[in-house]
Amino acid sequence: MKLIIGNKNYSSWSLRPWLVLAHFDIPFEEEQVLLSGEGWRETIRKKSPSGKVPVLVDGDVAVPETIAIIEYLHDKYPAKGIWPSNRVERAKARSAAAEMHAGFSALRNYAPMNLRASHPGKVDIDLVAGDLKRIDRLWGDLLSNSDGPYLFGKFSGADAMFAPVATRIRTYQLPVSDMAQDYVEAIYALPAFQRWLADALKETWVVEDDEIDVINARRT
Ligand SMILES: N[C@@H](CCC(=O)N[C@@H](CS)C(=O)NCC(=O)O)C(=O)O
Repeated sequence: MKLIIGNKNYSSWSLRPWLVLAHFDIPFEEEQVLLSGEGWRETIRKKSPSGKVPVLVDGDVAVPETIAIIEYLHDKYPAKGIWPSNRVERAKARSAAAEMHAGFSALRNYAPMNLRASHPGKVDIDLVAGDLKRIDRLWGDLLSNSDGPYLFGKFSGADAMFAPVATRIRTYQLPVSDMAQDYVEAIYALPAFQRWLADALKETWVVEDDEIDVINARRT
C-alpha cells in the first residue's frame, strides 16, 4: 500500500491519512510529489484520479480524498481502532472529522499550515475568529467528555483530521482556550506527528501561496 503525499511542510491534507497509517502501525510506503514547479499538476493527475493529494494506492485501487482514505483504512484494518469502538462516540468522531473536511475555510485560507514557520500576530484574528470559536467549543466539548489527551481519549481518525489545525494554532499563536492549547501540545507530543515534523523541517521547498507574508500582501 502506498500513500502519495505532497510537501510535508505545507500539505495539511497529506498529513492526516499519513498520521493514521503511522500511528496505527499500518505498513505503507510513501511517495512525495511536489506541489509547485513546472508540470506539477500533470504529474499529480497521472497518479490521482482527483488530481489532488493525498491518494492511497492499494493494488489496483486508488483512493483520493482524506476522509475516504481514513474510512478505507478503517474497513481494511477494523481491529486497529481508527474510530472509537462505541457507536455513539464513533458517530461523534466521524461528524467532527466531516466538519473539518468540509469547513473551517477561513483558517485554511488565512492561516495555511507551515510547519517550519513561526509567525505570531500575522493572521488577522477577525478573519478566523468564527472558526476559532467553533474549534474551542467542539474540542472543549469532546475533551471534557473524554478527559483527553485526545478528542476521544485515545488518538483516533478525528485527531488526525484536526492535527493541521493544531499546527496553525502554534505557528500563528492563534488565541484559543487553555484546553485547546493543551490539545495542541498533545498533537505535537504524538510520536507519529514528531516523525512527520522532523521530515518537514528538512524540506527546503517554498510554496508562495502558503506563505503568510505573500497571502497578506495579496490582500492589501
Ligand atoms: N478534499 C481533498 C483536498 C486535497 C487537496 O486540496 N490537496 C492539495 C494539497 S494539500 C492538492 O492536491 N492541491 C493540488 C491542486 O489543488 O491542484 C482531500 O480531502 O484530500
